[in-house]
Amino acid sequence: MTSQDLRDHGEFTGSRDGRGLKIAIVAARFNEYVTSQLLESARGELTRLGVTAADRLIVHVPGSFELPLAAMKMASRSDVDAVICLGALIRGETAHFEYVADATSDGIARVARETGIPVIMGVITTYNAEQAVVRTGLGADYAVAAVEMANLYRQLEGQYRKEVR
Ligand code: DLZ
Repeated sequence: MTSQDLRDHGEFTGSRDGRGLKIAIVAARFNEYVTSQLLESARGELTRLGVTAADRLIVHVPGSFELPLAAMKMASRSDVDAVICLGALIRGETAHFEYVADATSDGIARVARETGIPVIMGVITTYNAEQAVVRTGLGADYAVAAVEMANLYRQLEGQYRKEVR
């Protein structure tokens, strides 16, 4: 069934057509050997889905803890349809990890709630580096999630609102 067919039956789903969408990626540098690959994976998938280089905004921040504030800046722009946050939290030896992980995930969720823009949680949390490295392909999944959610929000906010009035 197409998106239109589903809408006719009261169901909504976002398409994976990225043409015309503006997507921001905020990427943490900490554990860069992982996050650079997450970024390449996300960037490649956005291209495949039709999001042009001109419609991609890429912002680099020091670590995952800095993702929410930069995501808030991007989600507050009127031209951005979705934001993808990329980071790699690897447990290591210190308790600091727990604080950063909690603050990062809470912060990202809050940005989505407060702006009403899809903010994709692309922060992988693992016990060790090996587990992180094998998950870098998830960048592509986060890109798909961003395009799908941006298109879904367009449907829910635009067409659906007109239908219920
Ligand atoms: C300090 C820190 C630690 C211990 N671990 C990580 C991590 O695994 N992944 C990550 O993205 N960032 C880490 N950071 C850095 C913090 O996110 C942040 O950049 C600093 O605390 C400065 O605010």
